[in-house]
Amino acid sequence: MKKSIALLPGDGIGKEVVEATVEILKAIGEQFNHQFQFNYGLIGGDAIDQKGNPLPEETIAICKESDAIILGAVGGPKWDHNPVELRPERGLLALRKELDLFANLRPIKTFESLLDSSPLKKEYVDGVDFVIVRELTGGLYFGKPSERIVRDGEDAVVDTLLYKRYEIERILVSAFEIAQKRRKHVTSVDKANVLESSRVWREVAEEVAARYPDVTLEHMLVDNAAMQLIRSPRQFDVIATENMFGDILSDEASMITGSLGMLSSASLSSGGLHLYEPVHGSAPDIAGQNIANPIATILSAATLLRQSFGLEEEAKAIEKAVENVLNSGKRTADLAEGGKSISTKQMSEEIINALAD
Ligand code: GGG
Repeated sequence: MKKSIALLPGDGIGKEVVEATVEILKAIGEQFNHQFQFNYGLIGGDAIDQKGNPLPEETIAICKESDAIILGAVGGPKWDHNPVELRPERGLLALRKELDLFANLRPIKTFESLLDSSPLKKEYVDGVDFVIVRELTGGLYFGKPSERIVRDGEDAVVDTLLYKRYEIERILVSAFEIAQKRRKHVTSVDKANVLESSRVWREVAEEVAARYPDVTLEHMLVDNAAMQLIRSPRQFDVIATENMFGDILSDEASMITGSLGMLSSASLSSGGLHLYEPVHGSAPDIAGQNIANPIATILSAATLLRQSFGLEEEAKAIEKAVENVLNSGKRTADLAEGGKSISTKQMSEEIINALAD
C-alpha cells in the first residue's frame, strides 16, 4: 500500500514523540511492505516563529494533499503573551475548523502492567475500557464574541458557548455508532441544570437515542461525571460531551491509565481526512530532553492505520508491541515513579524490537 501522512510535530515534546512514531511507521512499512510518504508541515509556535502564522497556508495544503495527519503538540511559555491570533493553540483550533475535525475520540483503557501506576486503587482501574467522544469544532473554544469588553462601565470579559443543533446531533450520532460496536451504553455529559446549551444537548441526545434502540442513553451532569471517573470508572462505555467538558474530563481520565503520556486520540472529519494526536500538550518543562513518553502518539498512529488505511493487522501489531514492552517493565520517566527509566528514543526502539518478535 502507498499512502502519504502529513506530520505536524509542533512544539516542545511534540517533535520528539512524532519522530519516535515515524520510526515505528517506517518499521511497520518494512515489515508489511507498505510505502508511507511523510510530508512535514509547521504548526503552532514553530510556525509563528518561522512564518508569522500558527497555521500557514502551506501546512493546510500539505494536510489536504495527504491521506492522514499526525500532530504532536502545540504551545509553550515563549508565546504565552502573544496576541490571541498569534498563539500556538490558535493553529490547532484553526486546523480542526478548516478540516471539520468534529469528532475527537479518546480511548481510556488500562494496561494490566500499569495498574499500579495509577494514583487510583488498582481494583477500581482494573478492566477500565471506555471512549470519550469529545465535540471538537464548536462550543466555547470557537464561539464569538470572545473578547475583553466594558459592561456597565466595568472591565469585563465574554466567551460564547455556541452550538448549531446539527453540530450536537452529529457528535451524538458518532457516539451512538461507536457504542453500537461496544457495550451499547452512552453517557451524555452536560450541565443541563444550569446551561441552556446543555438542555438542548439533552433534547438532541434523546432524539438520537430513539434511532438506536439497542443503545442505552444515560444523562450525567459534568460535575458528577468528574467524580464518577474517580469513584467507579468501569461504569463507562462511551462518554459523549461538548468541547470543553471533554477536554477537561479526558485529562482527568488519563490518570486512570497512569499517565497523560498514554492517551491517544483520533479527530475524525466529515470529509474523510482525519488527524491523530496524543491528548497531551507540548510539556515545555521536559522538552528537548529525550524523556517524553511517545506511547500516546504511537498508539494514535496505530489508530490511524486502522481507521484511515484499514490496516487492522498492522495496528494490532503496534498495540501488541507496546503492551509487550510495558509488560517487560520498561518505562519512560512519567511511569517510572522515580525508578529506572528509558528515553523517548529507547522506548521507540524497544517497540520496534517487539514488533519483530
Ligand atoms: N496534542 C494536543 C495538544 O497539543 N494540545 C494543546 C492544546 O492546548 N489543545 C487544545 C485542545 O485540545 O483543545
